[in-house]
Amino acid sequence: MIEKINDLLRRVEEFKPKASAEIEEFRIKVLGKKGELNALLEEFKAVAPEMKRELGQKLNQLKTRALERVNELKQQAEQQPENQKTVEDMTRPGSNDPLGTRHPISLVRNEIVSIFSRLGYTVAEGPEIEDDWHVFSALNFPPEHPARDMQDTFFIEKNPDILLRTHTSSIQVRTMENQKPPIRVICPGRVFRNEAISARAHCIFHQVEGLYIDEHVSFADLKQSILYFAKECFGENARIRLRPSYFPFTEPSAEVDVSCNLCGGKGCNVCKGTGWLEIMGCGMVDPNVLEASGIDSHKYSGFAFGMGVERIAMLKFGVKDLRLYFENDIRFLQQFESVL
Ligand code: 2NL
Repeated sequence: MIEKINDLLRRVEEFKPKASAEIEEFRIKVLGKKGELNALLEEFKAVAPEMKRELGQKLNQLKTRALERVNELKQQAEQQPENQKTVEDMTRPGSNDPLGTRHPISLVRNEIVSIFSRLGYTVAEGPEIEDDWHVFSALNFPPEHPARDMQDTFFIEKNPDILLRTHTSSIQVRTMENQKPPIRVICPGRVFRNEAISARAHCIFHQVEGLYIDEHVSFADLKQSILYFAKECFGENARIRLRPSYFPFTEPSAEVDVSCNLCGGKGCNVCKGTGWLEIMGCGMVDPNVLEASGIDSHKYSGFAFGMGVERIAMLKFGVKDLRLYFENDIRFLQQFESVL
């Protein structure tokens, strides 16, 4: 019996729980009603009287030590940080669900629209599924113009008169058909082109176009409006330059560059050493376009401009791969609301 007592005492001393739940298990096994200690006490009843004194003392020591040891271990376990129970503050406000952020393209589109609304423009929208007239014919595209090519435009197979708009100019055509000058509209929207997807091109992208028609609208008005836009969008120090260009729907036409806001015009890798970044196309509305929509080109003149929202966003945010705007990876999307 003495060996059994010593063996249990040794196991009590050497017991090292791996998890706090093991301590309670151990306590029940040793000190519980049907535990080892009670089994020994049961055995003790039958020992010879001359042995009772020594064994009785030993058993008492074992019991005290086992209780001590269990309490020690329980205390140690409670001090482990993972076992510390914090008292919940029942008056604490609930945790907020994280709010979503606006898409960078929406942010830039909203900013462009907001700048022109300060110049008196109102927003116009129109259908994404269009007809040939509003996308091409009314805009002075000749019947054989390459933009009508299958390779550039998504046509509806059963009816090639129906197509996905390739630019938002169709909205302005509809506005000219339905309103009398003066007209001042800003037209944001999604456009579609039959292009292979790459870092620099996508088959779906976003444009904002503007149109201003009244009596005596001049190229000087166009230049000042765009200069105002550039300063609002890229900062007070922004300058612009116009390069002659060609569009079927404007004459004369120009490409607009803004001074590089990264190097201040000195030349860097973003502006490829030129100090200038292309931001939009513009021009005086071709008289054929005015007449096609029922506006008297002898009485009225106007200017129009168009820009790609992804392109402006690229320049503002330094995002070089267009595909990021369409993948909707939350780690990408979360970075912008606070920037603008
Ligand atoms: C570009 C160039 C441009 C227009 C769009 C327009 C619309 C009507 C009449 C005349 Cl209804 N013009 N829009 C004019 C010049 C340029 O866009 O590079 N866009 C991304």
